[in-house]
Parts: sequence; C-alpha cells; structure tokens
Amino acid sequence: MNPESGASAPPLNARADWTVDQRWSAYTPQEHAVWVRLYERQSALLPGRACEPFLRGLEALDLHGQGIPDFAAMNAKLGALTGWQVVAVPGLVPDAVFFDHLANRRFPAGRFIRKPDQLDYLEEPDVFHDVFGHVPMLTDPVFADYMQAYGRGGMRAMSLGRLHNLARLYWYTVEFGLLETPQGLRIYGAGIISSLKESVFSLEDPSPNRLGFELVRVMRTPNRIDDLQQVYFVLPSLQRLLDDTLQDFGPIYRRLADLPDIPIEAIEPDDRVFTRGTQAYATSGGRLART
Ligand code: HBI
Ligand code: FE
Repeated sequence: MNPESGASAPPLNARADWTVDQRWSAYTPQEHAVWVRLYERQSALLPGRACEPFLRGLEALDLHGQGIPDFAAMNAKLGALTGWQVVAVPGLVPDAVFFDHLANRRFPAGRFIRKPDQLDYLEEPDVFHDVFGHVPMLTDPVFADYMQAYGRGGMRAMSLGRLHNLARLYWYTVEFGLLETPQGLRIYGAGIISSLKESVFSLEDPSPNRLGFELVRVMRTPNRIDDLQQVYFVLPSLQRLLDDTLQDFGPIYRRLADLPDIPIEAIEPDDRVFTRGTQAYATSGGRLART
C-alpha cells in the first residue's frame, strides 16, 4: 500500500473513479499467449488444491484459457450469478477508490499482463492475478457478500486509523486464505492460486505455520508482501468469514489499539494449529537465499 496513494489523482487516460476501458481488441497475440501459458501452468495444479467454489467459478465464467478474457463477456456471466462486475484499472488504485468499488460490487482489475520473461515476478497486480486469481471466488454468493462488506468497512477503518489492521484481514483471507474441507485443506486466496510456487508451498511445504482463522488474531499479524508467507490462516467455512465481517468492528478496533502485534512466525496458546511449521524456508533466508 502506497502511503501517498490517498492523495493522488487518476492518470489522464482514466476516469474519476480510476477505471479505463479494457480495450480487449488491443491485446497482442504475444499477450494472449502469456495468459495461456500461465493458465495452463496453474490449472494443472488446481485439482485437489483449489477449493470447490473457486473451481466452480472458473467453469461458470468459462475462463478456459484461450487467452485474456474479454471483461464484457465475463461480466455478463458474473453479473447474472452474484451482481459483481469487473472494471479495468491501470494498476494499483488509492485505498479509498478501491474500497468504494468493492462496496459497490465492482472488482478493479489490472488490464495489463506481465511480460513473458517475468512469469513469476509482479510489482503490481496484472490481469492474470486479478482475473484468474480473484474473479472465480466472486461467483460464490457468500464470498461475494464478504468482499462487499470488506469494501464498506474500508472507509471506516481509514477514518479510525486502523487500515493496517483491516488490510491484514484482506491479505490473510482474499489473498492468502486456506479453507478447511472434509477432503483436507484447500486454497481460496488469489495470491496463492495465481502463483506456481505458492500453490504447492502453501499446502504442502513443512515450513509455514497453518493456523485456525480468528478475526482479531489475524488483524494482529503482520504480513510479508515480498516472499512466500510464513503463516496461513485456515477458515472453517466461507460463511464464518462473512459472519465475522458483518459485525461492528468499532469494539474490535478499540481492543486492537491496546493489543500488540503478534510476530509473524509465532504460535499463540489459543491458536488452533493445523501445522506447526519448521520455518526452514524463512530462516534460511527465503527468496534472498535462492540463486
Ligand atoms: N488497487 N488495483 C488495486 N488492487 C488492489 O488489490 C488494491 C488496490 N489499491 C489498494 C488496495 N488494494 C488495498 O487497499 C487493499 O489491499 C487493502
Ligand atoms: Fe490480489
């Protein structure tokens, strides 16, 4: 999150709400080919790893990997399912703009796609992360309501000076969340599902902690934006996430003001532990140690 982002104005080619036309017909064959490569890599990993609502969403939206989806066609299907729409934006948008879109059931998605020599490195969310990663879950009615509730809560968190706490909730759910199912843990977080390495690491590596989701606990846990996660939080159900988020966050924010952050690798006495991670990946230096 850019601390100055609240002050900036939209780029000249964007509307006041930071949206732009997707200009689907302007994508080059090379750009479509990047989508196809990413799609094929990720979809091979999804069976037995992605949660059912995600897989159903991918089917329902007909995101079959022929190329970068045309938002207009995708929105017709998405809108009929949950009333959500995807709008194109140039890149990261200011927090207040982001929250306003979510509160109105619009998901801002990057329009550009990463370069073929940077398949695993992203500075800003591109169309593959935003559409492949995020949009399938928006076909689930419960998750769709959660995202809207999150957007509504965003402005309040900003005015109360607790945006850093609310942003952690987004991080550890929408981006890096795991779901408990009778078949085992499954991915629903877009940051995981759009990443080759993390789709395997999040579920199968002995390094990270995997802990039961608790709202306040999550909001006390810092996150890392530059590497594979040290901790994942496991939801018992998507309904639990929605229910927790529909409560009044005022008292929670007052409690958080008096509670210290929890170190990222810590396991607390009250935590429900799915995996006590070795933290081997993080303590060996993570990304920095790799050549
Ligand atoms: N902009 N395009 C875009 N995508 C995001 O995920 C995003 C953003 N602006 C702000 C923002 N996220 C944060 O407010 C949330 O992650 C909390
Ligand atoms: Fe994202």
